[in-house]
Amino acid sequence: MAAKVVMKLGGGLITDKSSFKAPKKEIIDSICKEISKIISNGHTVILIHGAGSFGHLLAKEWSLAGGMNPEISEQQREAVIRVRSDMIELCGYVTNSLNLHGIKCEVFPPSDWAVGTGSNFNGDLAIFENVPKGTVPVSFGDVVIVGGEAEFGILSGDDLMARISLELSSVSHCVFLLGDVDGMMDMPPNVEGSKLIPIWRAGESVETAHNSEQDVTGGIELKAARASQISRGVNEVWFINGNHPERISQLIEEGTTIGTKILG
Ligand code: IP8
Repeated sequence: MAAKVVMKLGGGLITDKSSFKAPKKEIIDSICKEISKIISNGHTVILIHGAGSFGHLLAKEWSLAGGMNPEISEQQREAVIRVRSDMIELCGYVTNSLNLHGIKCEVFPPSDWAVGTGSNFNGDLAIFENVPKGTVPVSFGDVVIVGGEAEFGILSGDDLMARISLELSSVSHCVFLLGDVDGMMDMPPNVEGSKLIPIWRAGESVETAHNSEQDVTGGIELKAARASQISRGVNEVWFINGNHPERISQLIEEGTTIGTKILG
C-alpha cells in the first residue's frame, strides 16, 4: 500500500548546531537520496525541517521566541529578517539536493502563510495537499507573525509536524529524524549503557539531558509531546536516527525498524 509520510529533518541532524550557519551537506544528501527512493516506490512525502544553527543562535541572541521587547525592538526586527532569510538559505540546501536526486519540490515558508506559534497556529494546511503528484512540499520552523504586542514569535517545525500529520488526509507515517541518537534513550546518549527505548508511551518520562543549549524551542520534550499528540491520529509515529536514512524505507516496506515507535 502506498504510504503518505510526513517527515521532519531535525535541525541538529542537518546542521552543526554549535557553529553559525553550518549545514551538514552530506547528511542532507543521503536523506534526499532516500526520499527519492521512497517517492519512486510510489509513496508520498511531505518534508519539514528544523532550524539548527540557521535559526536558533540568532533567535536566542535576540530573544525572538519571547516576542517584541521595546528596548531592543530595532535589533530584533533586523534579526527577524535575517533569520527568515537564513532559513530560506538552509531550505535551499535541502531543495537543491532533492532536485539533484530528480525530485521536484515546492517550498512554503511559514512566514508567508502561518500566523501564531504553538500547535494552534493559524494557516491553510491545504497547500501541502495541493501539489502535483511526486512533488514534495517543503516547510520549516520559522519566525512568524503573532497577534498583539508580541509582533513575532517562533513557530517550531515540530508544531508544523503535529498539525500537518493530523489534518492532512490519510497520513500513514510520521517520522522525526534525529541527529545524534537511534531514537528515545533511557539515559543521556553519551552515558555508557544508555539503551534505545523501542516503544514509548505518552506519559512516560523523557530523557532531557541531551537537549541542546542552543534550542529556543522545546528540544526532545516538545518533540515527544507533539509525537504523542500525533499518535492519537496516525498509527506509525517514529523517532529514527537520520544518519541511517535507509531505516525509513525499512519501516515503510517491512513495518518496523531500529528506532522508537511512539504510542498515544
Ligand atoms: O528547529 C525553530 O524550528 P525548530 C525555528 O523546528 C527557528 O524548533 C527560526 C528558530
